[in-house]
Amino acid sequence: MTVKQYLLDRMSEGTLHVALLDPDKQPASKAGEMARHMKEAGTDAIFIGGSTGVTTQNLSETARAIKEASGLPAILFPGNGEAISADIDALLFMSLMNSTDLGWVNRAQVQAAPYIKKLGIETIPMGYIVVEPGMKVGEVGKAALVKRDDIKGAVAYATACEMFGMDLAYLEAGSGAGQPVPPEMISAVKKSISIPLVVGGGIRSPEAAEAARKAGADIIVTGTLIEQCDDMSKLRAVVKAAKGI
Ligand code: 1GP
Repeated sequence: MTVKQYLLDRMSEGTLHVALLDPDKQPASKAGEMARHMKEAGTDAIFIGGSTGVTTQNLSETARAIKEASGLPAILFPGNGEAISADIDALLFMSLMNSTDLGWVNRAQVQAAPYIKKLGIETIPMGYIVVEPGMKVGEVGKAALVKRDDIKGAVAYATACEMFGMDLAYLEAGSGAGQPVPPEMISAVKKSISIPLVVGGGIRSPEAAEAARKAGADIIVTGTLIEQCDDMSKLRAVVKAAKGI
């Protein structure tokens, strides 16, 4: 089964939780252990990504460790087109829709495409929309940030993702954001598109995860929380709130 089908099957039963692990932040064995704990908490898949320091080597080692320790799909959430490995299960082939720099919109993707094809990696096309505050990814990706109250703008971007034939649209407030994407924005976008909606950035509490789920997120991504918190009961509470279980 493809990773896309795995995600769709699970989404038909409710919102998914995805844990984001940065391969530059810990040794691969530790990432494997974290993935195993997250699997036990109910997490559905692992995104591997980071803004800096991702190499083919740490990506490969981390993907292998995650798969071995947890059995969860290891999906590359690329920060650039440079680190790619055949050890990942799938790759989010994404365009930063509101970047002002063509490099992030499609040039890096064009450069990487022949190599990805050669490796035979599953690609999941995704439109990535960065909302205020945007944090590091907004800055590095030179995003013309969608303002927190610009619901029409967010809807327009997500609708374009659907019309481009992308499989997923991702509303991103930025890793470590003080406030996640507003629930009103999630709900308006969800009502306007028929492709699954991914939401992430600044979700660190069961309340925030629940608000994103109730607003209509199909996949909720948390990164910072997992890096910073080793209290399994708190992690479990966030995963449960994200999934509504
Ligand atoms: C980043 O949306 C993700 O792409 C995760 O954000 O680190 O704030 O959970 P956090």
